[in-house]
Amino acid sequence: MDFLQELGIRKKNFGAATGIEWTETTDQGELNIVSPVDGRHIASVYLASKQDYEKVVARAEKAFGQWREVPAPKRGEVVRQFGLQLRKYKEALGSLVSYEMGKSLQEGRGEVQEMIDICDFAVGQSRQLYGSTMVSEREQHRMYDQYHPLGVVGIISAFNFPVAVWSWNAMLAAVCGDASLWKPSTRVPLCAIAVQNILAETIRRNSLPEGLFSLVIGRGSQVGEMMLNDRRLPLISITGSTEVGRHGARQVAGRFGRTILELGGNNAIILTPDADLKMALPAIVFGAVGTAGQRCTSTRRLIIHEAIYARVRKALVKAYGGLRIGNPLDERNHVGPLIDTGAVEAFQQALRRVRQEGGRVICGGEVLTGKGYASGCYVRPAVVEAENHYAIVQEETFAPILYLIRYRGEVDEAISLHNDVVQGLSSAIFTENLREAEIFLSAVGSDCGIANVNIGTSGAEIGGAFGGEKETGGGRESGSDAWKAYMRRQTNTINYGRSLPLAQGIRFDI
Ligand code: UN1
Repeated sequence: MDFLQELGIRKKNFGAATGIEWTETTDQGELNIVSPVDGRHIASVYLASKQDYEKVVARAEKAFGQWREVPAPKRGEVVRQFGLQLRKYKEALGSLVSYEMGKSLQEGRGEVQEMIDICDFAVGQSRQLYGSTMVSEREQHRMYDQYHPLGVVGIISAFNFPVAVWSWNAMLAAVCGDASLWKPSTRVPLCAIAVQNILAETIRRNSLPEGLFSLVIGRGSQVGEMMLNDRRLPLISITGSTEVGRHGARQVAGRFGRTILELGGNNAIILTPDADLKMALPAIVFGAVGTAGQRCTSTRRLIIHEAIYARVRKALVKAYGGLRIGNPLDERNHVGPLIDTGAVEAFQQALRRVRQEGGRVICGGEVLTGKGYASGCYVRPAVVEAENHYAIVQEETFAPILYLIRYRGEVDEAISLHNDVVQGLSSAIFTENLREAEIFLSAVGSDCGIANVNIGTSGAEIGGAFGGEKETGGGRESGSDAWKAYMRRQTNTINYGRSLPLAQGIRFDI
């Protein structure tokens, strides 16, 4: 495990940092991090205290005060250097992501690549924090809007993307002139510590203020709650379950703070009779079993036209039969473990429930035991025949379960099944038929934040805005104009004349 050393992970680690400096609290309890890969203890982390949190936020506020005055392209230069550092540590960090979280090494590397990509994107963005120029209705007036830095951004991230989601937020926040404070999932804190260590080199080289990029590892019920209720954090970005987001959104709204919510998905692929099945098959299988079904973009439902249903079902059973499940650091394996045994229990529970509701598990569903599976976190991905209205199908189970759902008529029938869930993150259609594809993308088509044609539901590029509608929370992160959420907008009107005409033609003579 050379990568642990390379990334500065010790046997025992502290739980809060303001950049280069770490707090040294040891009396708040300790997280023992066990790898889902082999059940071995990797390292431990001391939880941060309330005082640590206070210290970190105070520093972050101070750092923001300085950073907001640094010209944005210079802020971009710092992000550029961090992107270079990430390239250097890609292999090590990708391996740690894989070992601590359990996703395949390919996907671990892919996650670090997402970080590198967002750095590059943010560097470009740093010269493009554009506002608009409007025409004034009054003579000798000029009107425009501009974007100013917002403050200290709180980032609450989930276990399934232990590093990339932080970077989408933190790198945009940085070029926008904000400081950021990260609370990672307590299931994968070592990845966050590694990122902090990589950052430290860039911070040192550029003599950046402590507090610009901070980390606090603590329980949601403590640190998470403090962040939600802290007026010094004008924006909280939350990635997690709908329940976590619902609570967080309420708390933050109560103090008129802003949130970016990136919550559950119940993503589907529609297969019409005109689908190119050769292309669809790998997209479906990768979408359903990649990251062991623990992406918020994972493919959970497959809505198949009855004319091709039997063929698709057969091809899937065959493809699932060939899946290699095992140590994700071994590149020959397709599927690694679930995050912990609780997730395995949720997987089994969902399969029990779908059976009770009348569904049929047609392959997979077993918990694997024996050599190489000692952690108890490995399962065989399941394919299940079900109906869209089943209560369990309506829920997001964070595990590799793919529900096959049949439709009979035109594409509209498939779309209405597709949209008939409470979540709205990612969606896809496979068809060679232009009309079907365009209907799917039209105003009466998919109701999701992401809608793809002849591409699966997961694996979005960072250049697009990432997020979804309905109970997915409505937030957008990453590319396109998502940066605007990290800034405050100001409309400016300037009168360069010698009189004071009022808007709307109002006369007020004194
Ligand atoms: C997530 O699961 O929280 O689109 C993020 C994807 C990845 C990001 C997923 N680029 O699957």
